[in-house]
Amino acid sequence: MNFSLKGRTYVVMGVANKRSIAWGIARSLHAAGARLVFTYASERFEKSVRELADTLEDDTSLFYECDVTDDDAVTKTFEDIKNDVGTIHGLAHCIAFAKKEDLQGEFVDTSRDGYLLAHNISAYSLVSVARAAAPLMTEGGGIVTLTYLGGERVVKNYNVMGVAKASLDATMKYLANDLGKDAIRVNAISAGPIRTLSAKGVGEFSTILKKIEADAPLRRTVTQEEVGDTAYYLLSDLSRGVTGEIIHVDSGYNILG
Ligand code: NDP
Ligand code: N5H
Repeated sequence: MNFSLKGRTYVVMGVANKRSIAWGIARSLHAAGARLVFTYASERFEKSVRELADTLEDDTSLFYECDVTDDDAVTKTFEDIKNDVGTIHGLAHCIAFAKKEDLQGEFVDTSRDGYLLAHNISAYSLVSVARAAAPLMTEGGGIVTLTYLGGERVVKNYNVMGVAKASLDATMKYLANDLGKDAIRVNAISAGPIRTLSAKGVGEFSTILKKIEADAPLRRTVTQEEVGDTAYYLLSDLSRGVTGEIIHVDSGYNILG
């Protein structure tokens, strides 16, 4: 069995900057020989994604704008990718968003608007992206999404995002069941806290990191690289018998009572 990704193409959605988990995934896939296709929400991040890809050795990456709240944009993005590269072998969905005011205080105060926005971008987007990407995976493939422990348990301040992650986790499993007959596997990585742009401005983030360092079985936080290598495992044939699974890359924190 050959676990190189040479000759394979993977779409990576959600690189904002060098701290993004998506960038950790991109580097792991690239190191294994994959060709990369990047999508970003708006022009605002195009330059930084292109500059990052430029740092990859022998870079042959392609770039597309794709706001996942727009069904036509999602459809067009994957039509364009099909025209430009043909077959793809997998996809990393590293996208989430909630209003700042919904990530503090009490969950009971979440507005209908805020609830729908968080679910639209953070959970439904996996459905629309999987539907558009699946026809390009003519040789089978893998889809990986990023989730967090706050979807399984109540975690202070995670609030509406926890409920959206619970939806994302179930969405991942239903998609795994639908797409399995086409040899497409769908899995999630539950990452421990990592300082990224999304995590910026989050109250008490340093305290959360310190708690992981003190209590997690490995007594340290995890890195983008560690999540990236697990995504490589899930997107390669190494994990060929695995689908509908949530793998925790969190120093073992989730096993604690
Ligand atoms: P980043 O801020 O680096 O990435 C978040 C990405 O979401 C951005 O690239 C942003 O795109 C994208 N995004 C937001 N709205 C849209 C939209 N409408 N259309 C397309 N893309 C959109 O943060 P992370 O790397 O931390 O987040 C990646 C994933 O990892 C998220 O699902 C997050 O919930 C999850 N996660 C993060 C953890 C952490 O501690 N950091 C822990 C566990 C899970 P753009 O930049 O183009 O606006
Ligand atoms: C328990 C916690 C800490 C509290 C909750 C944090 C939730 C973060 C997730 C969402 C995705 C953050 C978010 O939407 C921020 C936006 O309101 C503002 N930021 C932006 O608009 C930036 C510029 C863009 C790039 O961000 C996005 N997302 O588009 C959870 C933490 C311990 C772990 C964590 C941080 C989890 C997670 O899901 O990211």
